[in-house]
Amino acid sequence: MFFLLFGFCLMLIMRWNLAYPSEVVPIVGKLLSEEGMLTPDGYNSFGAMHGTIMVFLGVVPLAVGGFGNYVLPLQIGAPDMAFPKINMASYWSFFVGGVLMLASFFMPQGTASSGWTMYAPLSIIAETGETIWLFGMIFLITSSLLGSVNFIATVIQLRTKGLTWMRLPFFVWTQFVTAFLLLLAFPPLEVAAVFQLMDRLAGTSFFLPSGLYVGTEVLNVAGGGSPLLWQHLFWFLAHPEVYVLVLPAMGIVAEVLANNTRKPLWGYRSMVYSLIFLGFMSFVVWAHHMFLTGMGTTMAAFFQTTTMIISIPSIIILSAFFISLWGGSIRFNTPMLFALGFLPMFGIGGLTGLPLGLASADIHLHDTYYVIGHFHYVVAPGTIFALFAGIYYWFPKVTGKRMNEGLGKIHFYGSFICMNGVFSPMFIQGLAGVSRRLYDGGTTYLHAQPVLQWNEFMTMAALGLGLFQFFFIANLFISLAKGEKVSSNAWDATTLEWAAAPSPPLPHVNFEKVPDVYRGPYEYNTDGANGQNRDFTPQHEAVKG
Ligand SMILES: [Cu+2]
Repeated sequence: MFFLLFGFCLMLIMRWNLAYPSEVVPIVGKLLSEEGMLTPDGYNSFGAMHGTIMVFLGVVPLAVGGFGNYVLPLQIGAPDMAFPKINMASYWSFFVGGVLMLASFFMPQGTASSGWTMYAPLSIIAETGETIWLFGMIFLITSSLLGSVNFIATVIQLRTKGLTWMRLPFFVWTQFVTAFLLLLAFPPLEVAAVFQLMDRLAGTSFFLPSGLYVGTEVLNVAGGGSPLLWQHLFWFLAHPEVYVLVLPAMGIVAEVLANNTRKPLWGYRSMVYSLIFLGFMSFVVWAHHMFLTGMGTTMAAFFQTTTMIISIPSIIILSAFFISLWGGSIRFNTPMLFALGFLPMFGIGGLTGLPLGLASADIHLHDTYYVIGHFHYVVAPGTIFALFAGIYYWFPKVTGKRMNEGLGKIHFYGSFICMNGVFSPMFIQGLAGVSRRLYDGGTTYLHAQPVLQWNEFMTMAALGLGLFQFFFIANLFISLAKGEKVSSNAWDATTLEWAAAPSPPLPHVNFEKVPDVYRGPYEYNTDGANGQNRDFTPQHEAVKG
């Protein structure tokens, strides 16, 4: 949470600079430079670190490390994760990685600055901050790998009696597939990070071509390496990484939707199969980020085709969510609002990605603000809304108290409006051809002039977005101190973490008695609810007669 907030603040400073280039940044200006302004180099660093921190230190640890570690064992009726010590090692590895990343801001020449993608050769000739970034990444990757092994073992080995694969809550499925993505996609990046470290420190040339000029001088290196190799290794991780962010988000949304529509999820089985197919396909689309590298039409055709194919399972899952709403008696509480907000936002994010998957359109849109708009719709109002839904939904499980609904609703509606204010103008700017990573937002470009006025609007929306987060932070503390006390099953849910465990769960064992499972995960409003006066049947309740 801290890292999310920190990454957000980096973004706010950048946005200020885009709206008011060469004006003093309020409040924190003096920290940035003597003139109180964000320098062009500073802008590059902040851009790189905003991406790194949000993805690797913010969303992944919260979605997988936080929700996964806490909710998953509860949902499968396990006392804890399979390997608690590996979990601890994973946590400390993450901690060291996080500290290194933060420490890099205090390097004399600043932190890493070559974009979150750290393309070679620029990253290799960059200042020392880059070395710290690489060390930080190695620790973060190690942390994720340890965690993913633990998730896979836990889901396979520790499911309680009767909890068959098709009775798993959808959230568990998403975490399971996510763990495989982490396990298979991260090692190539870890290797790539070690290679880049060696290029920087040991004089190797994995990513450095021969005869590379820096300024007017030829770089004194062995050469013969390939900068494109870095891009391949990076995107082989980074495309699946997108799904590492999105899949747990889908899992959270699934739980919240089923619970608050009081209906089973529509098409549960096809959702699970889509999810597995999605995970598999995510490994064969990576070069759609590299259409401009001169790969030739055969390769481009392959990656365009796979990219179109991968959109199918995503659309099946999203459609199943929408159809699940049909005919439900929907409870519009805060977690549900955030889950509902996720649906159209993720839809916009996903659909705007399709033109980028077609090489002919991508040649024009590549590296413009259109791309920024696209992936932010996926991860910001998409994924982060789902994370908020999860926090509001499982807060009573962790604390035994419910979060304040009034503050929650202000938080949702404010965030919803401001998020769209920040990101939708990016499509307009991008279609006009404005490039990303411009320190001044493109003031010196003629073609950018008609759309530059949006920058001020977007910055104001971002500030507004920041303000509405105070309602959330205040809500956390107020509810923790004196929130409404609730029963163990605060939302009348069917899944084990609510129905069979106390709130908060017992330390070390979770359950008083490990429950057996007799039915599917979402039995709402089915056959008289086992003869009792309520509209749901918990998973661990035996079938009568
Ligand atoms: Cu991709």
